[in-house]
Amino acid sequence: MLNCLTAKLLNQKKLKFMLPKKVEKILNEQIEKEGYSSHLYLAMASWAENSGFKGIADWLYAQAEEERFHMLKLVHYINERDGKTVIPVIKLPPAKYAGIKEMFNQVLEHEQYITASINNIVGVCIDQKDFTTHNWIQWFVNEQIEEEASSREIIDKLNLVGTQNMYLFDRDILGMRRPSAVTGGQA
Ligand code: OFO
Repeated sequence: MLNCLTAKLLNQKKLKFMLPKKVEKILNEQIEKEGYSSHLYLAMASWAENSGFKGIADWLYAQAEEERFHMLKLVHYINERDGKTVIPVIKLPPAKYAGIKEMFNQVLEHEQYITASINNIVGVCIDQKDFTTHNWIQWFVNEQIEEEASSREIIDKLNLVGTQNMYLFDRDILGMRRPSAVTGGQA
């Protein structure tokens, strides 16, 4: 009788802390978006490398790794909360870019899109009273402040150098990377 009661209480406790289905769904959608971010920056890196911009390519390769880290963070979290992770098909990113500045404008636009998506997750957590995920997702909220700021910083620098000094810009861009959450150091 006591065992039966304990099992019932444990079950109730488990149900209480389970990941709400709507939160699980939106986190799975975010896995796809972070996966696409990684593919997008990988495609940009490859294009930059082929176009002779080794420094810019290295910045983007490192960024692609960071995005993969974001994707994995979501995968592990869903699993830790006893949810179901869906590993998605990732759509094809563009292979060509009009120029370096145009490409970094696209990076900023993409990061703004990701920020809106993270904010949307915060909203769903509040609706669903999932305060555990609400607390956990704050890491991404803060990360997006930095991601947008670093894209803006690069665009500002590109506006300063114009199109003439790309050699120096390509040499210096890695110095603009903040310490990486993936490697623990620069880039
Ligand atoms: Fe660029 O922060 Fe994740 O997507």
